[in-house]
Amino acid sequence: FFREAMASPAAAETERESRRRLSYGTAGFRRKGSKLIGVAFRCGMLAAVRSIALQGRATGLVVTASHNPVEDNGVKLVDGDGGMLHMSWEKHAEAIVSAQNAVDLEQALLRILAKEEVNLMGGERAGTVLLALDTRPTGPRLVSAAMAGIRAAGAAVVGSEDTLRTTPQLHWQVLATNAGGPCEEKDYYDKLNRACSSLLLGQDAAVSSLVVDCANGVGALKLPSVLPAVTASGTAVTLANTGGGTLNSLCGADFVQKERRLPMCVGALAGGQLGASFDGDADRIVFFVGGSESGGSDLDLLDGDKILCLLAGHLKRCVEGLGGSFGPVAFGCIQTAYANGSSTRYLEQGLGLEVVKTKTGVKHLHAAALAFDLSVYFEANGHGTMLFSPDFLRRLREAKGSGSEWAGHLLEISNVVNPAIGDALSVLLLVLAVLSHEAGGLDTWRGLYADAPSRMLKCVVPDRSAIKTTNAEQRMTQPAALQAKVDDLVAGAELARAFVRPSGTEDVVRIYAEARTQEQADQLATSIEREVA
Ligand code: NG1
Ligand code: ZN
Repeated sequence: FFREAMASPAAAETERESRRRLSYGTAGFRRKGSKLIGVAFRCGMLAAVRSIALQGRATGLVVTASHNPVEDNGVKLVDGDGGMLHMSWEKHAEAIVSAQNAVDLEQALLRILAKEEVNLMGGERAGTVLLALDTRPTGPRLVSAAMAGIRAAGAAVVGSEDTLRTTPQLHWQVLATNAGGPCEEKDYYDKLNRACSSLLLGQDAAVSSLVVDCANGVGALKLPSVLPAVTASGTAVTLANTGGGTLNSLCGADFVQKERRLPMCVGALAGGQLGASFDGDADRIVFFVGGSESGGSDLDLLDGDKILCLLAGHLKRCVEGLGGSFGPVAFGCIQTAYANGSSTRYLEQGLGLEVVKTKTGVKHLHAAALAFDLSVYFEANGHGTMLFSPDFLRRLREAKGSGSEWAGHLLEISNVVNPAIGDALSVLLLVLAVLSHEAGGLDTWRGLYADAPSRMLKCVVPDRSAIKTTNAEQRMTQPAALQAKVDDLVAGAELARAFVRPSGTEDVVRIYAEARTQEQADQLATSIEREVA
């Protein structure tokens, strides 16, 4: 099959693309969209091989660069469980994408096939790969190339250059396909709408009006399909940045979270009004209230940490509601080192919950979340979801059968959740539903805790891989002298915390500092920057 595949135009393109070594990174391969044709073709092959290795369970391939600028694009693989590509296959992806020529590529593929004990030459090689793309102009060509790669490896393709989906929709579809249940886009909406209606109707809407900034991305096309229950519950919904402007430019979750400013085309929000921003592929969401059109810094940001605290508080009350006869429930919250210290304190001391810290990147948070019966994970930037273990769901169904309303309520929540990955549409619905069930609604949520003043800086260094970290990236093991300096600087500031780690998506080192005042946090971050540079 390989020689045949190499004759395809997409494969020829591979030879022309620059040969800079690409790393799979936190979320797949990313670069200028025009330089990814060969990467898409090769990733198509690998997604097919992965599916064949999984005895024909479907895998997925998404063409998106999330919150990055419109000229960028990316290719990300979805594993058979609907989650991110298994970490042990990331190096296979890097090996085939970095092959210098057709001979190298053939060798790299043969090594993967041998290592994973996949036989493409035998008669039985069924595999399926689901495809999706976001709204970037370079997407359709990349999908065509991926389709050629998938077919070359002998797997079936589900999807085409027109299969616009949010990233989490594709993750869900892979999961649902392999579970053998309803798995079409329509089924995704049906499930969300049904569960959301029963959670929202009969409650007082906590939000009178909601403005959703869709980042000029794919979320704008999909959000209307899940709004009927929301509008029926009395929340008026307006969509902004629905595609007329440039993707992720002056809008979207990343912009709002980093700049703490209103996205373009959204006015200041007052009493009862809530704003939400998706990122370009709608796997992240942040909320906001207040703000001013002049771009002042009075925006009240409700980021991933605040979302986690809202959802965790509600789940805690639900678990208490189940009562002692239900038996113990292992309930955990998962954060990264970037979680604001006040949110961690609120979860641990305010709610008395267990908090686990992991490395940056949802694949790490998701893996840690699987250890619990019930868990919620969020990155500060708004990427997260909650997970119900199969056994906990079974116990809930039993308890509901015996008349437990709390169990019924938790099961409804579980139906709004995307169990594969963080999902802006699902989290939007969850937050509205939880707000309508929690006394005090929006105001209480805003007041759960005050963010500790923090500063994040990034710094370019000759070789960021020289930095090695431990303890969920909160300490450097190398260079040891740099960690000693950071320790000294932290000791010199009040209520301070700081860490340095190499980014997994950009060629930079990130510095994060918290302290009692904004001035001290800024100073601490800048002093560390001087040591790093
Ligand atoms: P890196 O570049 O490794 O810090 C960034 C985000 C992550 C995650 C990934 C994937 C921060 C500090 N880091 O990772 O949270 O979302 O991108 O998109 O926001
Ligand atoms: Zn995204």
